[in-house]
Amino acid sequence: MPKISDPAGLQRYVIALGSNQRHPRHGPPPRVLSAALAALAAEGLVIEATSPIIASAPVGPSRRRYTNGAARIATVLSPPALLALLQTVETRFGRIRRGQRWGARTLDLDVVLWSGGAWRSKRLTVPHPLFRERTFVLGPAAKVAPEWRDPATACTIRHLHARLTRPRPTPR
Ligand code: A4P
Ligand code: MG
Repeated sequence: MPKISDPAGLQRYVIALGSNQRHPRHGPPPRVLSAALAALAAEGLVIEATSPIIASAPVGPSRRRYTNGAARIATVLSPPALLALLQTVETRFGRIRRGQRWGARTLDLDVVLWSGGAWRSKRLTVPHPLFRERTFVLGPAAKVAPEWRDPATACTIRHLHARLTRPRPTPR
């Protein structure tokens, strides 16, 4: 994992992409995610790696299945500047914040990990607070950054994913 003091000021991030609503122009969720990656690249983010897109059962109140993926990106943007850009792109894709947490959405873009380690402010927490418990985040993230370490636990993403998906003995 690169250090924050990269001479070019380059930061790297893993971002998570999710959608469970079709977009009137882009179409169904898998196409929304592809179009979102193209939009992020057009905004100047360097997309270094993308995961396969997966279908996942909804966690939370929404009943529709999700499409999820992850990307590893490089940029000079700081974590809050990246969040602002991600939210601008979400809004451009018709995301309406109705106040319902975890409601259905055309596009959700979250900052999962940052090469600089941890970030905590009123509007942004990195690593994403729930990523360690979510296979729909860890699975794709393990495809783009398997050796990155979670600054809180020092575990690699590959390890966190394996631990979460390991079969557990059924209770008698
Ligand atoms: N925020 C703080 N930290 C971050 C971060 N690391 N990345 C703040 C992005 N945002 C962060 O997010 C609410 C606020 O969190 C933002 O304004 C930002 O300042 P939001 O995207 O507006 O709302 P949300 O997405 O509904 O809330 P939240 O808590 O981010 O939900 P998640 O974690 O995104 O979960 N089931 C499946 N199978 N697949 C999914 O993708 N997604 C969710 C939403 C629920 N169930 C799901 C999926
Ligand atoms: Mg979100």
